[in-house]
Amino acid sequence: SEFEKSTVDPAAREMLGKAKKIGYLTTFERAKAQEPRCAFGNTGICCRICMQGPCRIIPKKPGANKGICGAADYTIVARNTVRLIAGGAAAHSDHGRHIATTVLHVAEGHAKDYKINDTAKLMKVAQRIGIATEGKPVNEVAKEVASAALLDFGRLDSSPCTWLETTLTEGRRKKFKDTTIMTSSINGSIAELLHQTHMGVDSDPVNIIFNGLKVALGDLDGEYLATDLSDVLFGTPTPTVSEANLGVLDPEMVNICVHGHNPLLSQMVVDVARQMQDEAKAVGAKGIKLSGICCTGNEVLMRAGVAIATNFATQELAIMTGLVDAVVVDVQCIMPSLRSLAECFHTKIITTMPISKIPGAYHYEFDEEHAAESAKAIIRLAIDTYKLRDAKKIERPDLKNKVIAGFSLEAILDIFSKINPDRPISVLTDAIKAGEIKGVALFAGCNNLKGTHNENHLEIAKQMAANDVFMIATGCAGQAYAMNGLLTPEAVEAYAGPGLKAFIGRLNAKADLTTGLPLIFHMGSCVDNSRTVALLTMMANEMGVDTPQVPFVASAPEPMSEKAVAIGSWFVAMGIPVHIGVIAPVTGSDLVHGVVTQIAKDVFGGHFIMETDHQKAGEKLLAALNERNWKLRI
Ligand code: BF8
Ligand code: SF4
Repeated sequence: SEFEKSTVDPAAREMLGKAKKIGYLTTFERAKAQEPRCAFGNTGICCRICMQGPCRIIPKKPGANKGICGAADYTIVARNTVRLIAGGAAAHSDHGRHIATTVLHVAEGHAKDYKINDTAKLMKVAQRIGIATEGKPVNEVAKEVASAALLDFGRLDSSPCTWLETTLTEGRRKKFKDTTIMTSSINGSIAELLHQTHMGVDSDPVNIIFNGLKVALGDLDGEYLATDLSDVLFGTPTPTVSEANLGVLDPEMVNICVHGHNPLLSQMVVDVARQMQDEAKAVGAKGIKLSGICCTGNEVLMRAGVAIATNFATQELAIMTGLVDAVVVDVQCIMPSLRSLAECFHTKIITTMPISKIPGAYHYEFDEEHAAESAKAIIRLAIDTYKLRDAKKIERPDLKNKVIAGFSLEAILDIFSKINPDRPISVLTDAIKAGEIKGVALFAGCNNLKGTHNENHLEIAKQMAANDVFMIATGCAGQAYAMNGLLTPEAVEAYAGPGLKAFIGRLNAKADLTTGLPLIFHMGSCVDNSRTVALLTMMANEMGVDTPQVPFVASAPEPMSEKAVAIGSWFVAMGIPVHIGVIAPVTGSDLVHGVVTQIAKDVFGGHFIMETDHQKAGEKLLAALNERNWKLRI
């Protein structure tokens, strides 16, 4: 079709056709309009850190081979790169801080619409971080845990962040202390990095990159506590059946899409909507249909089985159906274009967070003390808007796929424990040792308009499946698989090699799930990469090695955001080969490029693999797994 270079998704292609018909330039068209890209920016050698700039490095031109201040290409590339990590860490951890603050308020008797939902998880986290629980009321434990989490943001002495210190392998703890990247304070490390990369401070690229990794570990800390405390507030996910792709939008229902990242509001919308079905019926709808976009969608899929409408690149196309009455957004990955597009339809865009507004959108500020009221007001606006729907503008792709998701680490271990109750994780590591499966591949991250939407996600995963790799996913990668039917038992039949089929088959026989297990285990949102690293750590401990020896690879097939840079960087520090499906803006410095793709491996055991071609990317990931298996066997 005309749009096959834009997306592999049939529903998205159909909607792109509609966009063309009505003359709306989607993100796919805007991406084309940005070509050709500026070679300086593309390779990372444009510096705008002070107002003398932009300085652009032209290697062969005397005087222009350095910035005005004398900064070399390697300094400029290193500074630009770590500032991406800082942006990502700020976003993830701010989300975590918001959740931690809410847990604290609940424990203190405020924020009455929330409660401590998963006491078992709270106690487990408390014990892990060294808080005594015996004989203490739940609220007291919650208060201490939340306070410990908040301390990780602003600790003034140099002792390590609690979540890092208590979750890493011993080997990683030592490595991070030896390389002085063990973070003491998430916010402090971000501020320090912004200082370090201010004009005229650090020009040593290696020193800059090491401190960038310190901030990346701060990102991990923030993600980890965000996941833990979200589970405490809303429950730890268990396997759930749902559906995904634009066909989930229901012509007969009030359609509300939740979009963004933070479950504080989206989970409340889910809970409150259940009680407001009658109000929707009163305006002639059959009820309220919720669906998710981006990671807040993953949060409510994991915990409440809410359907996935679509993922990052195609967010505009949900509105294009003419069926979405309201898009409720919180923070991150929300295209500002949604608002102007909504103008062509009846859709209302509702922003909810003080730091995330869109000119012209409705702003219903989320108020933690009156969270249910906030959610109710938003849903009422959506119900009112339903009445304005224009039948002539409705066109919905008739495509949705079944989804089996909800695989928190606890849920996965629960399945493993049906086979080996004493050492659940050994079910996975023994299968690797026996050669039944080659290892674990994590698929994470975004869509990137530089490539074909969802193509790398799907093709690399199919290649891994055929080669007997056990797969887990988070973020928009998980949604790509959801949208295209890979989170199903049918996909196991269609794509898994004999070893992987046997492995999942054995789990299935014991798992006690009526639905059967999927080809890829969706572990949640991007902050839930903490769940994936917890799995890695558990595997390392079971195998008696450190994380760099574990046959585990990570891939962001289509990375876009600063958060993806932060996650990729801490996975490298964790000793993991990390594939990224775009060429990062580091190629303007051979030195920095060499550090991130090669030298990092000597220091941490992990490195970046930059490969845009999905076939070659899959081969490189398999080679990395084979190398680790080979080393384990000698
Ligand atoms: O935090 S994968 S496009 S939605 S940044 Fe954004 Fe990327 Fe999607 Fe999730 Ni993660
Ligand atoms: Fe140019 Fe140096 Fe300023 Fe960067 S910091 S913009 S290289 S003068």
